[in-house]
Amino acid sequence: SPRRVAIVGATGAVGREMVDVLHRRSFPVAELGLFASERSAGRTVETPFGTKTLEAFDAEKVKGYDIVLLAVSGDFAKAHAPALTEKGALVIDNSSAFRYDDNVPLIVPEINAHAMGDAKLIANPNCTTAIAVVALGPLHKAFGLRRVIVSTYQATSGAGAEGMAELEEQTRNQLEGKPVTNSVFRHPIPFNLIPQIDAFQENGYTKEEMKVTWETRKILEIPDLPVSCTAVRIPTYRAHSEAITVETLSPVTPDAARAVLADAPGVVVKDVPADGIYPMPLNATGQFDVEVGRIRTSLIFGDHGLDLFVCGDQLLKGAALNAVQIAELTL
Ligand code: 11C
Repeated sequence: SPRRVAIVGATGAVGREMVDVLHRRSFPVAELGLFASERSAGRTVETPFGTKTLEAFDAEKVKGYDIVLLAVSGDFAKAHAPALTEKGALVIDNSSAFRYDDNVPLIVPEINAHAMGDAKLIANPNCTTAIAVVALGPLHKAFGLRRVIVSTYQATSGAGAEGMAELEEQTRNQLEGKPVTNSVFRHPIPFNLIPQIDAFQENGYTKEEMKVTWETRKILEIPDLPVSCTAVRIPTYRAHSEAITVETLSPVTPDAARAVLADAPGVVVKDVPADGIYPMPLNATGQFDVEVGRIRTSLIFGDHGLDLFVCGDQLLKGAALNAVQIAELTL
């Protein structure tokens, strides 16, 4: 039956994408409530569901919906998410606030839908992780994962609409010979890359890098899987790319891996290197599927290892699409 859906944080890059994804996936929406800050309340927005008026967040009101999609900060989610489930709403939180809580399922529907149980609060994973695991999950099932190394090339959309705006404005400034400044990113992003996403941890890795380790283990249900990540911000708009090296438990060939991935939901194999066919962020942009290619035998792990390259839309599989797919599990 059609569901009443609330989006909290509806004016951000992810929130706006959630509205579009509900429509693109023909999610049965009985009523759509768009909640934002006091500042935006009262403003109207055009959506595929008609003209909507943004409402100021009101916990009592939001509780009355069937499904609540949270595209808000971790602090906001921590303060409000548990209470929003009180009347039975399914709350899907895009922040990292609850991802490492043993009682909160962390779900990528193609991989671990079974872990949903009857939980009312569900965590939506980090974008880099969600994009990686749609490829890693099927490879793990077929060949067993022993170790994983990830190097990322992350789009500015990971820092929200402001990140994308900073890329655009500062690139224009650079080309026009004007001063290039930065406020979203720690350094200028045009014609640069920044090997830091989020704060450094005691072990020298960043929080973003550790999220890839912690969340991959939880979603794949391999608590001790060694996963090492280097996360880098690059001057693209909205699709994340990742070079991934896996060591497997069973022998694996690129052909066998391609066959497994060709059958995997949420994945499209783009792997004809001689014709210039491989994953690229511009092609992955706007697309639901994660592109996987450059699949080859690892020169380090030999017949027990692969190198591959993946690209996925950070705002879609990395955020809004995955959240809506979680909601679809309840239909
Ligand atoms: C980025 N991956 O690209 C981050 C954004 O864990 O939900 C998403 C942070 C998260 O900046």
